[in-house]
Parts: sequence; structure tokens; C-alpha cells
Amino acid sequence: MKDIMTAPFLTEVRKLLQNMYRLGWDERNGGNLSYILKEEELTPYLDVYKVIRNIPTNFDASPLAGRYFIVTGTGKYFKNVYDDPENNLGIMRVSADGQSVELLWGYADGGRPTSELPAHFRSHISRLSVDPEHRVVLHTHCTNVIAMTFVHSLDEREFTRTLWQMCTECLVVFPDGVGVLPWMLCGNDEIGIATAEKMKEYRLCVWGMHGIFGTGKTLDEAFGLVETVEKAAEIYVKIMNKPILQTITDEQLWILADAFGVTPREGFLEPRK
Ligand code: 2HA
Ligand code: ZN
Repeated sequence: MKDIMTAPFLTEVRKLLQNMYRLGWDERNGGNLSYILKEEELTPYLDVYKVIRNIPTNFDASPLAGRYFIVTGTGKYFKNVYDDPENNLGIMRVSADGQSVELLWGYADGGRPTSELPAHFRSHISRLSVDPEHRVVLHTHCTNVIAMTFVHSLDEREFTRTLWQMCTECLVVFPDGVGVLPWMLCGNDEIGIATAEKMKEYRLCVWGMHGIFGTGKTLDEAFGLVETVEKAAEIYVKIMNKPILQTITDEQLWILADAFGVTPREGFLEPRK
């Protein structure tokens, strides 16, 4: 067996979470990640039939049965993942009945998956139903998105339109827009179900006064979506109290959509003239 510390997927996760910590988005134990791994990525490094322990999921994860995941641990700090992945991350397979996960590596100090596992697993189920290539769910407390949820309407069309207007690239990066949930108690099944419902239609879901969920086929895609929304929110927070002299009009957004071959979410832009 090769040393798992040299596995490309593990290096990628460690570097990503370190970067996010440095961006100031993941204070203390804020934020969590789950990433679908392919069996062939794991077998050079792990005996996938050697289960360390079973951890109950407390909901029916059977649509994910047999899938492998790397997941951040509950109570763990993104700050610490790079130097100590074996305590802060876990690699697991969803059991055949979907009632538990089989830990294959990690959570070395007796840890468990993130408290947001219901939101993650339910979001994976939603995204896989619309995109078989989907692999990543990333939750973070990106500062300006949270700030924006205090001062902006949480209507999805309004919220998305403002983000699209803040930088030219936004419409191109997330033409499907962002889903938005009001403040809800986190860590439970209710917010997991509400998030997963949004994820049938969106790759991004803002949690009011809390943070964001981003998804994608790769870590780069999920992170790229989140950082683009965060950048737009930062510009919004910087300009919102200043006199606005010009903005990007809907007509210009249509020109952009045509030029880049993207389809803005139906009804979010005013009809073309
Ligand atoms: O893991 O971010 O939403 C801590 C959180 C909960
Ligand atoms: Zn959170």
C-alpha cells in the first residue's frame, strides 16, 4: 500500500481547507466538506474492506449506499486539517442499508462526521439526481455573504440579480443563480431537507445569517462558485451605502449570456427588449 498522505485527493482537500481558513471564512469549527471518492482513487492507499467502526447516520442514506466519501469531522477546525488530517478528516463508505457509514480511515481520536452530515448527504442525493458527475458539497461561513443576508432581501430572484450586477463574471459563473434559505436552526434534518430541496435546482444555497453551501463536480468548481458569490457580496457590502452612478443593466446581462453561451435562470432577468 502507498502512504495515504501522498494521495492526490487528500493533498487537494488539505490545501483547500487551509486556503479557506486563511480567507477568514472558517473560524473555529465553522464550515465542513464532503467529497465523493472513487474506489480506484482509494485502493492504492487503503484496504477498503477493513472497516474501523460503523457510525450511524440517523437518516436513510441508502441512495448513496456503497459510495466513498472524505468528510470533515464534527467540532474540528479547518485551521488544523493541513497538519493533522488523520484526526480532522474521515474516509468512509455508506453502508449497504444506508443507516450508517463504515469508517475506513481518519477520525483517529474517536471523532465523527460533521454535524451537517444530513445537509451534505441529502444535497449529494439531490445533485446526483440532476448531475451524475457531481462529487462535492462545501459549506463555509464566507464573511460578506453572511453580511449581505442582513441587509438584502432574501428573495432568490432579488438576491441573485444583485450578485449578477456586482461583477461581470457572475452571470457566466452561476447563470443558475443562488437558492436562499431564511435563518433556520443548523445541524438538523429540517435544514438538511430544505437545503437538499434547493439543490435540485441550484448548485449554491445561501443560509441566511449563517453561510453558504456550494456544490460541484470538483473541489475547484465548488470553491470557485463560492468565492465568486463571496466576491460579489463583498462588492455589494462596499457600495450599498454609496450613491450608485451606474450598474450592469439587464440588457447588458443578456449580451453577456449570449457571448458566453449561458442561459440565465428563467424569469430572473427582465425579458429582452
Ligand atoms: O461545522 O459550520 O453549520 C460547523 C458549522 C455548522
Ligand atoms: Zn455553518
